[in-house]
Amino acid sequence: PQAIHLKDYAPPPYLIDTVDLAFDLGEDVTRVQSKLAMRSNPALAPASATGGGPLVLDGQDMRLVSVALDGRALDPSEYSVGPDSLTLPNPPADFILEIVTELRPQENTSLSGLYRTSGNFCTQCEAEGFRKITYFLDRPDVMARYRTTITADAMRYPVMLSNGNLVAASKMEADGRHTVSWEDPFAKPSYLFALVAGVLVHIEDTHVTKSGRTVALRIYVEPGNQDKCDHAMASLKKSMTWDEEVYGLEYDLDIFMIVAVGDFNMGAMENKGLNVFNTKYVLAKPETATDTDFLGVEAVVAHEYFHNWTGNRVTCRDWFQLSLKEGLTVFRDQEFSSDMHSRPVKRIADVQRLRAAQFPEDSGPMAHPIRPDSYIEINNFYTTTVYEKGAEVVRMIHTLLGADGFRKGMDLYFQRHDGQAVTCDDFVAAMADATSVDLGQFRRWYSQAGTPELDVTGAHDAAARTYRLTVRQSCPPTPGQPVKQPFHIPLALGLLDPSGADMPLRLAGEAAPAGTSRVLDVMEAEQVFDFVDVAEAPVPSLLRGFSAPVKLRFPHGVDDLTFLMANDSDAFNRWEAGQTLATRLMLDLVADRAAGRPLELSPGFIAAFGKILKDPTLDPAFAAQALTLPSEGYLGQQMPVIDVDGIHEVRAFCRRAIATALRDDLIATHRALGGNEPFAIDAAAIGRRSLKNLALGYLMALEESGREGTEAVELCVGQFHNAHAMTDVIAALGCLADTDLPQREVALRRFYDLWKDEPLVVDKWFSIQAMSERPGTLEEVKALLGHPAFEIRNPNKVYALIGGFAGGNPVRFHDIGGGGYRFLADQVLTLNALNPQVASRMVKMFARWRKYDPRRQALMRAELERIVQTPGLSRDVFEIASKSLE
Ligand code: BAL
Ligand code: ZN
Repeated sequence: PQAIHLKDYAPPPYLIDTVDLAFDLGEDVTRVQSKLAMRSNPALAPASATGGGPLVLDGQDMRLVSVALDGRALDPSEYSVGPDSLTLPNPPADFILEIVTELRPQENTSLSGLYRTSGNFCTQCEAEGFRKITYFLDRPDVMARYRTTITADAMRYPVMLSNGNLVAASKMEADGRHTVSWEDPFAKPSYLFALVAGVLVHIEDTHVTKSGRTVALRIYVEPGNQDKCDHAMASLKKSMTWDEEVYGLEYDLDIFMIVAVGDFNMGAMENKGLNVFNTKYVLAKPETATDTDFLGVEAVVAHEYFHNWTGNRVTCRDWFQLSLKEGLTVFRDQEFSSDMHSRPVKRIADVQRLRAAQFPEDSGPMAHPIRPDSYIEINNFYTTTVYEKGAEVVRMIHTLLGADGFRKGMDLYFQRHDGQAVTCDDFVAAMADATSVDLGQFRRWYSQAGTPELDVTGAHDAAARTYRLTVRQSCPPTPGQPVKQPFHIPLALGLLDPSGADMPLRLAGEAAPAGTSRVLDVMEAEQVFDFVDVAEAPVPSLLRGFSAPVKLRFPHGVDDLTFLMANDSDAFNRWEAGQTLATRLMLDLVADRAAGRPLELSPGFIAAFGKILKDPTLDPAFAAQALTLPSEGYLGQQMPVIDVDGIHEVRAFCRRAIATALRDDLIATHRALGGNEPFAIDAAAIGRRSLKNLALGYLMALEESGREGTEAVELCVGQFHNAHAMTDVIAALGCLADTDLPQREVALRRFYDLWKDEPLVVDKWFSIQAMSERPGTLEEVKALLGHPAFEIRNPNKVYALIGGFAGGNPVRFHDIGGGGYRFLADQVLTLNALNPQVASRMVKMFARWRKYDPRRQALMRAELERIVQTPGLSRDVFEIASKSLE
């Protein structure tokens, strides 16, 4: 397979003004008639009768029935058909092209293009699925207005939807089939096309925009799921209001529709006026969905809605610019969620996610800039780098410009580019032009991969009353980028005086202090910042709010970290100080274990935990985050060679040590927050549940919790059987799943019997078993592949069971015997033939193989080689596996 390069971008030789699509949906064959009004691209050459040269349309996996040009059927000798294209050698400058194709959606297991899910028809066209529906210029810089007519059996497909507004309601034919027509007045790229047909029910509401237009809102689901849509609808209404208030952006069609489908590769898709969602991000009620699920629904509904402006009205010129819409839209949904709930708690969660997934990607074989230079398969670049690091880059622009400046930049961006397909450079230019802030050097964030590292030191001069911060930045090499230029890094910071208060911050040369928390522009490889009027040695609080996606090192002592944990006015850095301290102590213990020394957790650290647990003034949600030890994955990232077993054992040891020392306080916390309070999904209620379940988790780490009848086990079993909210049920079941208690099997069986008709809940049942730390988990996972509820064609099931094991169970996946690796490779090869996108997500779990010891390296490498050598590999899997081996 060949790589495609950003530097080779060329504008399309032809444009498409309008698209008329007629779908005849059938059980065996679906027929698609497409009528395109086309012309040669005037930007390339003056219009001439000879047109724009050869027209190469993209297309694959379908049967071409006929081609007509300006009403005349073409003879097959007048065009050529390849495996991925249809070429007309020399069409005129202006013409109508009519193409008829036939598809077999029921055989399409890739879930890209037109496919079947639960008997219904559904599409997914981003990035390049439209070319599996009809021959087309399937690239985002070709924007056209669409009219879509759908005909199908009225009994089987009573609901038939497409983008835009309904222009011709259901018309019955004599043969029991019916027809509807939709028209989208906004020009859009093909990746935003959508069609859904089937048996669906909906809930309905309205939103009145700021300017007074009434928009109909509908959420369509399979019958039986109507009772789980209210939260998604409420989230949609909040998103619409928020975008009006924060960005002045209103919705632009008469109707906004969401359809939830059970088989979907991604979380959701922002098709114009017709979002298609994975059920996971729509369906939620307290009995079936956890708090994490509720927050996920809210965030994804908002994300897809926000795309209407950042993605749809202004779209990407080419797929290298994916972060233009994704980074920006993730930033927008993060800010929305922060405004709806607790800002620090949301920031901590987002940074944890970035560190857990993006930092490893950025230091591994798949490292790429947020605007990649090349790809083999674009579907492989819907990555945490493009999304989450992309959002961090937008956040840094927001920090550098301030909220008002950022809003001015957004206004200018829409003013300049509404209705266009543009680049990341266009976005940055609008931000800079609107505010006169120089973002020249900042642009390197778009072209350089890797996580920058900041090494900071501080020196206080008591006599001169100055404090000098020396900041050195570097960035490790990444594939194809051995040397990096310095980044423009916004470093937010404060200086704490010995009482814990923020000092006024005045840099040398300034007339007066500029606040007590400020942003320094770090631009050089090495830079010094001199603060004046600093009477006493301060404790610096650096990178407040995680103001840049970097790794920061400062030689804070244990006392300084404890001081920051207690006093920092920046909540993020209070949490960060605790994590830094915990990481340091735990890595020391990993070294102790490796050297055969006995393990002991610092009593001072346990005492600090106890203080947080008992502090009635703390937000419980924040306390829960502060009392969570760094994950095994995060600890592993800090080691040159990941000690899988050492990390697992040390983390378990620390949890037990904390639980043993704080047993009574943990029980008191659990009891105080326990009970079935009326369910609410606000930040306070979520926070109480998270602290309660954190306490339960610690209590179940006690030695006594290996035995029946002990207090902690009774609490856990009681919570499992009596809780009303799924959050509490799952927390208890997750604890039991790690034990050998007889209640484990009872609980797992009962849970399945209760919920076997709710696929999303069954997914939880699969993933809890896949993530169990018990030694026999791999065998259980293999057995579960054969469970009647498991379906390898369903992405959610794969993510829950196979992904849960390989991605969420380090100690069992990386078992030194290599059985976990063999299992994953076998699944990748099975999935490769069915659904390359899902297969490729699974093979990524091998990408970090070089971080492990020689024996594990050899085992993982052998599996990657076995995969690469398999004939018939998809581009998706080939790209990840081969780059991992490079
Ligand atoms: N555009 C793909 C799904 C999403 O990021 O919204
Ligand atoms: Zn998106």
